[in-house]
Amino acid sequence: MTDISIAATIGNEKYEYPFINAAGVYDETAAQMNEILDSQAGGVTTKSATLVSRPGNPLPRYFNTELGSINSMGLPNQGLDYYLNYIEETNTDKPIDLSISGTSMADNLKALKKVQSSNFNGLTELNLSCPNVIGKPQVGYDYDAIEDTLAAVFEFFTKPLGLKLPPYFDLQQYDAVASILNKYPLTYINAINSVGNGLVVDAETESVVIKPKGGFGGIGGTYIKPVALANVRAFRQRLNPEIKIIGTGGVSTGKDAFELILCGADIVEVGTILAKEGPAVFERLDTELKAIMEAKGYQKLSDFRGKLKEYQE
Ligand code: RRO
Repeated sequence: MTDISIAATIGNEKYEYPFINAAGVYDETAAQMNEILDSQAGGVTTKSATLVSRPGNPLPRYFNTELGSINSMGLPNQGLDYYLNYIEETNTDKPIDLSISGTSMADNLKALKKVQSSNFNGLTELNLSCPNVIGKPQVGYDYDAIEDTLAAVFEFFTKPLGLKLPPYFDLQQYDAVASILNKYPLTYINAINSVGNGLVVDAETESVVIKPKGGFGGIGGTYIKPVALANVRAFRQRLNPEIKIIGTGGVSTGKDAFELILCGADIVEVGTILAKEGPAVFERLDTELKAIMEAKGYQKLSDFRGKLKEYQE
């Protein structure tokens, strides 16, 4: 297994291992991000940051089920300066990706201006898909808002930028979104965020399981893997080849990651399974992915990335 490489690149960032945390999981504090960096993760993503820190929605706001999770965190975070300082002060060879999620377009632009004038030159991920800020729809479902945001951002932003997208469910949606994204010098997209506004019901207590928004929240985990596979595949078929793809959604094994990479993912993020198992999960995923590659005779991820076949008779 020694000559198998699972390294991957996005922009100028090199990931020795292709797994990192999905923004929002195990990454609100410096201590958590350090634990991820100390594990066999390829790098770390910060919690989506707003200009000013936020406490988030009332508790309980996260719940694990057998097949996944539901969350309505409501963007709790320490504020953009905290994450920029963390990146500046952290000595690591691994990439640290900065996630930004303003609650308005004006805030997103202010945050990105701050990033533009900072020393940070890694990947910035603009989250257009938070489903849980009360009263704020997901920008990623509004094509005009995506276009307006990108037009305004690329007036001044010259650093590597990615977009965190919500899941789409109709082929026409992929056509519409890809045709907008292809007009801009994006470094990558990240597909998908949680499947927004699902509902988990506890039959015993006959109630919902999280407090905010009457129990509605973003669904993650095994439930959403086919949606993630479809989004990665559909965007890989439509986006300019220079725009890389981070595949996120329902990965809990090396086999799940193998499938996402077959669909076109460059690297893979894990959310629910990281919340369940902690950062030790990264070593397991690396090992499982390498074992699959060894069994199939693959030596690097590009041997099979994006090579999903049509139905075989
Ligand atoms: O904080 C959250 O509630 C949250 C965010 Br910003 C997001 O992008 N996706 C999600 O499932 N939860």
